[in-house]
Amino acid sequence: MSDDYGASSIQVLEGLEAVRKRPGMYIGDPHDGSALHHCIWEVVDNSVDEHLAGYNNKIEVDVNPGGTLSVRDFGRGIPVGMHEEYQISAAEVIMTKLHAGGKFDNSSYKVSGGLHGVGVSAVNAVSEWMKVTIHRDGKIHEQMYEKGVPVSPLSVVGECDDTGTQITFKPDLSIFTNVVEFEFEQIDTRLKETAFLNAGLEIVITDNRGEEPHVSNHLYEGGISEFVSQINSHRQVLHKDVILITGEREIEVGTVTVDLALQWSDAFSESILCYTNIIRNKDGGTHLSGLRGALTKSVNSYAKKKNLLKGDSLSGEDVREGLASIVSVKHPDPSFSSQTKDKLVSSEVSSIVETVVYEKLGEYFEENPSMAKLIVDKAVLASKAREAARKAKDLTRRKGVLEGGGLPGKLADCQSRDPNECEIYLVEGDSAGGSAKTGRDRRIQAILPLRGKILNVERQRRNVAKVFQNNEIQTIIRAFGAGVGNDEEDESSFNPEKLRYRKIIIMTDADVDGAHIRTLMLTFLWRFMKRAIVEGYVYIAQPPLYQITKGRNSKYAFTDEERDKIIDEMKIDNPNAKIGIQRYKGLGEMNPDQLWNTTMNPETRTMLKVTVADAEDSDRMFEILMGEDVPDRRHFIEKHAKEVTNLDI
Ligand code: 0RA
Repeated sequence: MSDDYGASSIQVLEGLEAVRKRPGMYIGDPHDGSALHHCIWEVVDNSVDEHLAGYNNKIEVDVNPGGTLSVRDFGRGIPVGMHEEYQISAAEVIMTKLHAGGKFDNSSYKVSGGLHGVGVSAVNAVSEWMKVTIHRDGKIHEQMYEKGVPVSPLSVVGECDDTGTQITFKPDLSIFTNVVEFEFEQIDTRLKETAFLNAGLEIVITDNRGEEPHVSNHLYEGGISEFVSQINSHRQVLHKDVILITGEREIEVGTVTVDLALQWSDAFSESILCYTNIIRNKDGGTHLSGLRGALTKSVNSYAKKKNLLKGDSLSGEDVREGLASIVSVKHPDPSFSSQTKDKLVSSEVSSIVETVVYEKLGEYFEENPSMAKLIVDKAVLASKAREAARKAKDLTRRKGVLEGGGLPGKLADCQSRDPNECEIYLVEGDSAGGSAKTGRDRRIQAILPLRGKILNVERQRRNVAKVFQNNEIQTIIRAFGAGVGNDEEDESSFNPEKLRYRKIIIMTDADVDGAHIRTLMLTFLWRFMKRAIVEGYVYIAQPPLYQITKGRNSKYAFTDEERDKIIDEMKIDNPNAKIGIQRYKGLGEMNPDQLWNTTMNPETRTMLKVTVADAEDSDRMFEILMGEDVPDRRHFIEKHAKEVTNLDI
C-alpha cells in the first residue's frame, strides 16, 4: 500500500440519488429485516480495511438511544485534502459519491467487503443524518449530511494528537420497515466473527440503550486458530494444537492468500466455515472444494505410505468426520454465484487452495507422525461405521421400508392423494392419537401415533443399524414414503419431493416430557431427513395450556400471560365471578372437538415452523443436547433454557 495515497487517487463512479430510489439494489431488501444491519457492516468494513492495510488495531461500535449508531476507528483518517476533479474535500467525495473508494490496483485494493460493497456513501444516502469526524494531521475535521446531502462543508472543529475516523448515523426509518431497531446480539455475533478473522484487531461494542452500558469486547491474537478452538470447545479434541496453514499465489490481477486452521475432534459432524475477503460464504465454493480435495488426498497418501490402511481408500466424508476448520481466502477480484456472496465461484481458487493445503499438510503429517496416526485411525473408524450403516440400510430396504412395502398399520391416513394439501401429525401416545383421529379433517389430515420416546439417534452414531431396526422409526419412514438418509449420492436417501404430506406436524404434550419427545423427533429428522427441516416442511403444533370457563363461555390460553388477560376480561362486568381454570396436562385430556378447535383446525390454529438459521449451529446444538456428555448438556441447557423450551432451533 503506497503511503502517498492522497486526495487525488480517489475514483468516482456514480451519483447517489439512485440509492434512495432503489435501496434494494444497494443495501439489500429494506423490508427483509437484514438491510438495517447491513448499514453497520458496510461502515465497519471501511475500518476493517484500515486494519488490513496495517494502520488500525481497534474499532469501537456504539449503539445509542434514539436509533443512532457510531463506528470509530484508529486508522489514518479519511483524506481531507481537495479532490482535483470535484473541487470538494476527498472526505466529502467518499461520503457522498457512490463507489468512491481506494483505487483498485495491484498494490492496494479493498479487501473486506460488505454485502454489496457500495461503501459508506450508500449508507449515508439512506440515513436521516450522518456525521463524520476525522482525526488527521493534528486536527479534528467534521461534516454533517442529511439523506446523503452535505449540510455544511468539511471544517476543522478542534485539535488532536491521534488519527482515525468516526462515523455516526441514524438510518431513515421511512426506508427500513420490518426490523427497525439495532439488535445487539446480531451485531455482537457478526463482529465477533470479524474479530476472529482479523487477528489482533480489537472490536468493542457498547450498547448504551439500557440503564447501564453493556460492553462486549473481542480481541483474538490467535485469529482463526482461536476460532477453531472455540468451535471445538465442548468437544474432545484428537490433537491439542490447531493446525495452521498459510500460503499465497500470484494471479493476473494480484495476490491470492489462503489462511486455514483445522483441528479434528471426536465429533461426527464436519464444521468447515469459508470466507472470502472476510465475508462468510455459507454455501462454500471453490475454496471449499479445493480444501476437500486436498484433505482426502493428503490423508490417503500418508496412510498408504505408512501402511496404516488395510482396505480401500478413505472417502472424503470419512476423512472430514469430526473436522472443524476455517478457510479464509483473500482475493483481489473474487466472483460469487449471487449478490449475497453465499458461494465463491472464482475457478482458480480451487487449485490454489488444493496445492497449498496438500503440500503443507503433507509436511505437517511427516513432522507429527503420532498425531497423523490418530487422524488416520479416526477416519478408518468412520469408514467402518459408514459401511455398517450402509449394510443396515440395505437390509431395511429389502424389508420394503424404503419403497413399496405398504403403509404402517398404525397410520390413520387421509383421503386426499395430493401431497400439497396433505398433513401428517406425529402424535405422542395412543390416547392423544385416538382424540386426534376422531377430531381431524380426515380428507387432508393423517395421524401417526407414536408410542413413548423414540430412539435418541444422536447416541447411535457408531451403531446406525439400531436406528434402521427401530420400529417407530421404520413406521415414520414408511408413512412419509420419501426415503431416508442425507447422502446425496444414494437414490434411496430422503427426498422431500416424494413426501406424501407437505406438512409434517409434531404434536406433543405441553410439558417437559412432551418437549423431550419433540426434541427426539427433531433429532431424528435432522440427522436422517435433513432436507425436511432445511426446506421448511416441519411444524410444531401449539396445544393450549389452559381452558378458562365462565358460565357457558370458555376460552383457551396458550401462555400464562394470555390466561391472566382472559381472566381479567371475564371479570370486567362482574369482579366476583369465580371463574374455572383447567390446566391441560396432556393432549389426552382434550376431547376430539377441543383438540380440533384449539390445535388442528387449519383455519384457526397457530403452528411454529421449524427453521434453521445456521446449519452449523444446529449440528452442534443436537450434538450437545442429545449427545453423551452430561456436563456439557447441563451447561448448554442452563445457558439456553429459554430457547430450548421454545425449541427454536
Ligand atoms: C481513502 C483513503 C485512505 C483512507 C480511507 C479512505 C479511509 C476510509 C475510512 C472510512 C472509515 N474509516 C476510514 N479510514 C480510512 C488512505 C489515507 C492515507 O493515505 O492517509
